[in-house]
Amino acid sequence: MTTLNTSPRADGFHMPAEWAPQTQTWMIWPERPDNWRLGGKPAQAAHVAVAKAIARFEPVTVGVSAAQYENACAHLNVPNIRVVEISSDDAWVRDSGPTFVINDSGEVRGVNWDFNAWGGFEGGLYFPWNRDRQVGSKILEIERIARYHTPGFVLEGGSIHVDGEGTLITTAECLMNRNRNPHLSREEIEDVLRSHLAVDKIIWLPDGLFNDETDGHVDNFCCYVAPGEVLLAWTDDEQNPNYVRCHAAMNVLATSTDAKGRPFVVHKMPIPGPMFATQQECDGVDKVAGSQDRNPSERLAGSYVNFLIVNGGIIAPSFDDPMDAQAKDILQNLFPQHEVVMVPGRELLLGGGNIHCLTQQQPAPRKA
Ligand code: KQY
Repeated sequence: MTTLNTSPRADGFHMPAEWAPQTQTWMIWPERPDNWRLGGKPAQAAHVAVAKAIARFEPVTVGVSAAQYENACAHLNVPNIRVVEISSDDAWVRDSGPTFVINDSGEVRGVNWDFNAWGGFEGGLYFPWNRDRQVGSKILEIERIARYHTPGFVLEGGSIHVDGEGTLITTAECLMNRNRNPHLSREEIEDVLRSHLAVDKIIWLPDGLFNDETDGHVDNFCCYVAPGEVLLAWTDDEQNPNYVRCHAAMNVLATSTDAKGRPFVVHKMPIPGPMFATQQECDGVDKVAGSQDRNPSERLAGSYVNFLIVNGGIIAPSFDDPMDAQAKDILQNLFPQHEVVMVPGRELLLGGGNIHCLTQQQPAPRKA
């Protein structure tokens, strides 16, 4: 398919909000044994539960390696789930996949960002990452969707959230990290976001959640729930390492307006835990030089904010935590038109992320 030399904004395309109608959700089968314990088997079961939860609301396509194709097909052999062979380095399609953009005629295109496994040789999570780098264009080829490419500009989908009305939220911890685009200033990074997502205003939260191995992806910390309204991971406990981060983000949001001049309504979402991997869980992960070490003393960056919006549904992680029921109530109140479905998220968290990081929604072609 065509790679376009223009920009989405110049061509009249913008990134829609996650609640816009969707054609399907993309996922990628988890299997690398130096990230997922026990050869990925517990994570695969958790992944199947997420795929099946989404498939109640809309089609799901799961990309899988040739080696795992037959196994994935056997586990995902249910209506509304399609399995296609896509080689990858890991399962985080939010970050390796394309960002879809749409125009007023309802045409959908894709932005294929550069990818360096969350930091390349300066704190990245594995090497090599060349197959992940190809995931975006493979998805767009399968869907016959034209693409924009940003060679040399690294960005992961989990590091941005938009309202579809001109405002983008991100964290400086990630986008300004010298392991992503050290050759660019903040203004130059903003320029790429403006031209490729057609946003007019960028809200920079200082940091994401403590110990998030993505360098503070916003999708684990703060997300849009409606235009002008965000949900922010929150703690009032001064001993919690997230206390300063949450309050700094609140300060930015409370003193900012969005692209339409609206002040932000900020809803608070309690942070579960503290959660840690057990020694047994860590022992189940293969030890490979250059891959993320797993250690029971490291606090896990668990967050209920890491949920996915699908057509009529909210797919959110639960953690077998006392906060689970409250988190579900908060989401249900914020999304009264959606059914909130919680899926166990601990196995996904042990791999370094959660449901939003493991999914990529594809907006539906539609007239504005
Ligand atoms: O949270 C994400 N968006 C990705 C997490 C990657 C973790 C790799 N171990």
